[in-house]
Formats: sequence, structure tokens, C-alpha cells
Amino acid sequence: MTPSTSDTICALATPPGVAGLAIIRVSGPRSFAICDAFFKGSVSAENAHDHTIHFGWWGEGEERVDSVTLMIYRTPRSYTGEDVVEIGCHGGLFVSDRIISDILVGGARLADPGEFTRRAFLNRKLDLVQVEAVADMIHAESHRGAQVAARQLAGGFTHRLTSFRTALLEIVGLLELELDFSEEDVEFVPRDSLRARLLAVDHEIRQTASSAQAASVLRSGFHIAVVGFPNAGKSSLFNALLLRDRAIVSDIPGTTRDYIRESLLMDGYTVHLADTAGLRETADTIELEGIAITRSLIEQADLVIVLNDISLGLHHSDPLVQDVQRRYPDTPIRLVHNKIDVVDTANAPFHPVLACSAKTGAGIDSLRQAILSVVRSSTTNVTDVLVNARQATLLLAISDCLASVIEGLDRHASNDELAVDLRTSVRLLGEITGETWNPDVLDTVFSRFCIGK
Ligand SMILES: Nc1nc2c(ncn2[C@@H]2O[C@H](COP(=O)(O)OP(=O)(O)OP(=O)(O)O)[C@@H](O)[C@H]2O)c(=O)[nH]1
Ligand SMILES: [Mg+2]
Repeated sequence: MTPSTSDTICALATPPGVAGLAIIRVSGPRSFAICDAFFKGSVSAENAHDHTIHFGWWGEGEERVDSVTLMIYRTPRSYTGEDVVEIGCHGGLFVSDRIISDILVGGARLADPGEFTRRAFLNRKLDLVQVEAVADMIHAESHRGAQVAARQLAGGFTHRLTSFRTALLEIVGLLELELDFSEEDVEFVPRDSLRARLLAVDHEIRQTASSAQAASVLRSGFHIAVVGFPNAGKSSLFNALLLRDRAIVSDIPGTTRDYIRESLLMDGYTVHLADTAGLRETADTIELEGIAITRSLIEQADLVIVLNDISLGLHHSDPLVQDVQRRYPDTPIRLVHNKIDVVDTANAPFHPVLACSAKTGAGIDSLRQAILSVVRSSTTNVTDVLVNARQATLLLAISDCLASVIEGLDRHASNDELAVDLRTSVRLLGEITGETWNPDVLDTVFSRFCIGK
């Protein structure tokens, strides 16, 4: 869907409901005229200066619906790039509804979700990675996530992509220049220097793509699955970490049948904790394969805690650890011993393994710290960019193109052939920033937005 930018749109920009203030946003060529039909202040919206605020009354004729402020933004110096009015009125259920219906009667229409930002994109106020940063900021599940999104909105990612683009265009330029002089068989840049430059760009591109997983932690939280044999104390640990009795605990093995997921905030990070059904050992294999839900939880987890009932021995859960390690080699695993209150811990060789008692609370604080340090270290390389799946896919496609250019250089391919792949990489970079875009991509990006943004 490509919205017409010739009509005027309007929506409540603040959450509906009881609140001190509400803000209604109007954008489009008729914004000022429509507001002037209802606004009575010392100056009309049409005549107000750019970037000024005006107090007055809203209502039809002599009627007074509410005292309001009008914030005036004239094209192109506004969020959408169009003429924009932001109306500040009192919160609550009725006033903003009434003002919006007046504006609709005046000839505007209700904005679609994300339509203000879509217009900002179409008017080149924001590029696509900045648009994605806006969505990330609104939905951020961590303080750090919101901070990084803000840096991306400020242009951090755009700047990095521009530097990749400049580097690649420079190389294309040199190759094409050589083509112009092909009769004379000159080489403007030695091939090994070109190769080195391409490798350097490719390295940075891969590194950027590889931060997508960490970015997803900042965007949507860190997932931990607590697994273990029945009765290990998983539900007890789950409750101890949550600081409340959420999961049922009993001495009957197999108490937890499904899984339970709860979220907690740790040092500004959202951590999603899942308590799972105990994994039984059948014959000599672990029933992991059979317990599909636990399996998919492990698959999605950023950290798996294998909880061992130490009263059954220090190595009781080792087969489970090995099994998880073998099936999910990329997922970090921590073995944690539970029920240390029932064993003699005086000379137990715990270090560097973690040990606690979900029952007495001993060791829970250290476990919390250990978890937090995994969460922190999983996101350390994310500074100014929250790479998402769309961007990571495109970055990896660019890297494939560059690999093919390097391979071409090695077999002395023609400049023409090399330039084709390089141009493709530049085009793919443009898809990341939205310089070249198709409506489907835009629809997907904007599907995360709410009305009024
Ligand atoms: N002494 C002691 N008992 C514990 C501790 N943690 C849990 N238990 C007991 O161990 C039993 C099983 O605890 P749960 O938390 O239900 O264990 P679970 O791993 O969730 O068990 P399933 O859901 O059946 O797989 C209960 O009787 C708990 O009270 C602990 O640290 N010390
Ligand atoms: Mg349980």
C-alpha cells in the first residue's frame, strides 16, 4: 500500500484513557485550515509562525470543548515533512475523541498505524533504518535497547552504511576507470590492495550482521530456560528468582507438565525465564527428543540452566548437559547445583560451577549475578545499531557478493564482471536504508507501529 500523501491525516499520539494530557497529531496540507475551523486563539494556525505554541479554545461557534495548545510545524520542518499541528488537550476518554471527530468532519481521515512515520520516510525525513529504530524505541524491553535505538535514530547506523557504500563505490569507480583505459592496460590499484580493501569492508559488514542476536536481546529480552531431571527443583528455583510463588512445587516428580514463562527486570534488562517439564531418562537415552516444548524452549534460549539435584550426586545431570551441548552447540549452558542445604558443602568441589539452595535461598544472589553477567556480555558489542533480521539478511547477502568479487579478483576476472557484483552490493546496501524499497518491505516494517506514530 502506498498512501497518498495529499490527504490530511489525524490520530491520537498518546495512549487512550485517563491521563493528564493527550496529544492529537494532524499532518497534511489542510492541517492548519482544519484546525482553524475549531480553534480560537490570539492567532490562527494558518498565520502562526513555524515552531510556535499557541493557547486557545477548541469548539464549534461559541461552544468550548477544551482549552488547548496548538504546536505549529510547517513543511518541511516537521516529523512527517508536511504541515503538522500537534494539539495538546486534557486527557480522559471524551475530550480527545471529540476533537478528533471534529477534525475528521473538517476533512481529515484517521491515520493508519505508522502512517506519520511512513510519510516521514517517503518525504526523506528518516531512512528505513531510522524508521526501524523508531519502532525499536517504542517497543524496547530494556533501557540499553532504547539507548541504542536512539543512537540508531540519530543516524549511527546510517553513517556506518554510508561508509560501506562509499568504500565500495570507490572500488567500483577505480575498476570502471581502468576499463576506460583498457587499451593501455593500466592498473590504477594493485589487485592485492583492492583485495585487502574488500576484505576489510566485508569483515565490518559481517561483524555488523553478527550483532543481530545481541540486538534481539536488547529489543525483546533475554530468554533463559531452566531444564533438568524431574524433582531437581526447577520450579523452586524459578520461584526463588522471581521472588514469588508462581510455579507449583511438590515432591512428586513430573509436577510441571507444560512450561511457565515469566519476565523479570534485571539491571535494566528484561529477562524471560521459562520453567520446564522435567526431562526423564528412558532406557539409556534422555527423553529430550520427545519433549517437544522443552526442546523448542532450549532452541530459543539465550542461556540454558541445567539444574542438578546435588543430593543425587555431583555428576547426576552430566548426561543431560552433554546432550543439550551436543544438540544445541551454539547455546550457552550453565550447570547449577541445587539443594546444597542437604549435602555437606564444606569440602565440595563446586568452583567454578554454581551452587544454590532454592529452598533456603543460599547462593541465589550469586546465581543472579552470574546470569546478569551472561546477559551483559551477550550485548557488549552492540553500541549504536540494533541490527534486525531484515538488515542481517541483506548484510549477509552483501557479504556473499563481496566474496564473489574477491574470488573473481583471484582468478583475474574482467573489471566488468567484478563491477557487476560490486554494484549489486551497493544496491543491497540501498535496500537496507530504504533508498530502493518495495511496498511489501515497507508494509512489514510498518506493521510494528501503532496508530498515532
Ligand atoms: N532440600 C531442598 N529441597 C528442595 C530444594 N529445591 C527444591 N526442593 C524440593 O524438591 C522437590 C521438587 O521441587 P520442584 O521445584 O517441584 O522440582 P521440579 O524440578 O520443578 O520438579 P518437576 O516439575 O516435577 O520436574 C520439592 O519437594 C521441593 O521442595 C532445595 O534447594 N533444597
Ligand atoms: Mg516443576
